[in-house]
Amino acid sequence: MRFNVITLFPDMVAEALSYGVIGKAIEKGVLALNCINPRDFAGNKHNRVDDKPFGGGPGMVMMYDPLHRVIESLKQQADVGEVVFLSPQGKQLNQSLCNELATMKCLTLVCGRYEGVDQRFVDEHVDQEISIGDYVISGGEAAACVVVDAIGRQIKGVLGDGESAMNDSFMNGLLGVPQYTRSDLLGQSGVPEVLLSGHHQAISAWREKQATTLTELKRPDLLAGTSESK
Ligand code: 4HQ
Repeated sequence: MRFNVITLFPDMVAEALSYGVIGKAIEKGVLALNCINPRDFAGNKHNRVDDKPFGGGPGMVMMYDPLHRVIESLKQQADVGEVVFLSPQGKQLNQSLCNELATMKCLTLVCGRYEGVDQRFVDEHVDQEISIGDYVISGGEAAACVVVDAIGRQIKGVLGDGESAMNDSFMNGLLGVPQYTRSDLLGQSGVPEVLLSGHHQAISAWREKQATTLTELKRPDLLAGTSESK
């Protein structure tokens, strides 16, 4: 799967996504990450990409022209796919949206800075707006990284055998279960006995029960079926 990320800080996005399973997948070419800086498409003397908002008010707005040229250039050389604008006004990201988006061949993520981007760019080029949650961050980059990570890890070949995405929290609509491993300081004290029993059926049953109990306790909204994450 290919991700285009349109950002004034391409190094920030590339760096953040260069670690762990996502970083490995990009290295291997299982995922493609293409960060494009609208400043390279400014087309004006001082490479300006922002300007004062019409109507006045504080801050700056990302200009239409550089962003428009990035999309046009993507259309010519590579895939554009679905164009996603990261914004608190968008549909809130959840596992089912991630799974849906993971079926696409290509996604183009647009990261805003300042007060936002010229609405005419959004109207003309954006297919959907996605939010990572109801809070304000300073730029769309952190949100784009969340989106690439959460979608990317659903792609075949990104996770190893030992880390199937199907076993993850949320894939069954429930929270993950407590995990325990070796400790020189604690020994085996405090570890639920069943996990040391070697009885795989009993362990599975314990984990299923834990997942349900914990979800009831901590995130009853997930079970109620009223959750946004369903
Ligand atoms: N933004 N989920 C970028 C967000 C946000 C969010 C506010 C988007 C600032 C410049 N993006 N602008 N929440 O808070 O995606």
